[in-house]
Amino acid sequence: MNIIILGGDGFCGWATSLHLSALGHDVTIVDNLVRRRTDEELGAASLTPIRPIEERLEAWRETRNTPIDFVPIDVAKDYDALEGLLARKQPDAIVHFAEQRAAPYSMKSPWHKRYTVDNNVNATSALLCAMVEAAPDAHLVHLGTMGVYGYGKTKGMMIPEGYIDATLRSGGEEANVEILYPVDPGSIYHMTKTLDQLLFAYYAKNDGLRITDLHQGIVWGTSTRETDLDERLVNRFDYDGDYGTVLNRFLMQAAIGHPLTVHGTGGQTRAFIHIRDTVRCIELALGSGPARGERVRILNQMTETHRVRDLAQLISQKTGVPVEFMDNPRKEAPENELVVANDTLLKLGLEPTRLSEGLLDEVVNVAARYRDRCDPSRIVCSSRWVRPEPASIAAE
Ligand code: NAD
Ligand code: USQ
Repeated sequence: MNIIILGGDGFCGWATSLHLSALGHDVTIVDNLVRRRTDEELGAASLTPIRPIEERLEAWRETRNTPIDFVPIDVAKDYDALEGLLARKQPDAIVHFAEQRAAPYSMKSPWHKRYTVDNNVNATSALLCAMVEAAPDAHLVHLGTMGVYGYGKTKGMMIPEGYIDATLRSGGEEANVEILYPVDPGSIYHMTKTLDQLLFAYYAKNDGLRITDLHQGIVWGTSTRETDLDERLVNRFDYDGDYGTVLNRFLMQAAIGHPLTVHGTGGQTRAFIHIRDTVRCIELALGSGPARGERVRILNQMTETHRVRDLAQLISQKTGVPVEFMDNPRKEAPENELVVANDTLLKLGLEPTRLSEGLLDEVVNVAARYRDRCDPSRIVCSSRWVRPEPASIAAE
């Protein structure tokens, strides 16, 4: 297949680009490299020394002799360039990772809130609009989030894959309708993903676009078979309080002996998936998909659920690093159950990579190898969900 990967220089996108190229697909990466500039803004680079995009691509060419093309485009802003690329390449499929993906970053300030909405919603809107004009038959695979369903209100009931049946009642009459699962986002970032869902539903209905939305859990790990082939192909490893996700953060903290930063009671239950399964799921999603005119296909892309404090305790027992329960900077349910249906990807052939001692060790080893690149002052999350009350009100 001829595949365009939007956001292909990022954590999930780079690993996916290499994986699809290794499978023999013709891959083009589109990225505006904003994530590298955000490293500079935050003063916290990837723990692993990621190479400039040109060097990454050259290393891949030398390793596999299957070149990957790179086109620098801001998907949210450079509409003509995007439409022109789709018209020229006539892709069979487009994988869309090109969004600001960190919840704490999206809550940092009014600028960060507006940037996240502008970037994410405009990127998705521009892409769908350009597909109608230039690539109406391409299959769009978007990386969405489990966070659109929300946490705390599901009462331990199984979350289905995107849709629920609802009954409308009026004047003694009843009608059964299928609706998108009611959204309940927990951050500005997660909210942008709920807005993406409406754009997808509209363009699938009105223009017959073929869309798969993968509601992904928290990705952990760093290496895949392909990123391991050469040190210059190393994947990103975010550990800072804005971009680092919880399990990779704990593993990195364990590697440098920093107390494990559990927010609140650590009773938050979340869905997880290893980066190797992420790339496999995208391969499986690309190999199937809706026909033109069908509703958006929504798949839950996760393999297991864990409670945050259980993860911390597991890692603490393995490594001896203590757990620190901190004030929760987020506004979220302190404790929740989470049960998720993920049948479709399993039926398509996903064999889940479970959290295991060996894999945990692997990540700790990557973190230990690059520990000197860690800036401990960047570990604790400084972003707050709710503005502190002025002292005068707090005192009343
Ligand atoms: P990332 O920040 O590492 O990568 C995103 C990439 O998109 C970056 O290279 C960035 O430069 C690029 N980008 C952002 N805005 C762009 C724009 N306007 N134009 C062109 N390029 C742009 O993030 P990631 O962890 O790889 O996540 C990728 C996608 O997967 C996101 O949409 C995210 O919501 C989703 N996701 C990630 C996780 C996770 O745990 N990492 C979990 C669930 C879903
Ligand atoms: N947490 C801690 N300590 C930390 C960091 C986080 O206790 O040091 C807690 C948070 O309070 C939260 C949970 O761990 O309850 C998960 O936080 P996270 O930062 O790992 O995940 P989240 O903010 O939800 O975002 C990540 C990705 C995002 C993706 C989402 C999938 O950054 O792109 O969409 O996971 S999901 O969580 O399923 O919605």
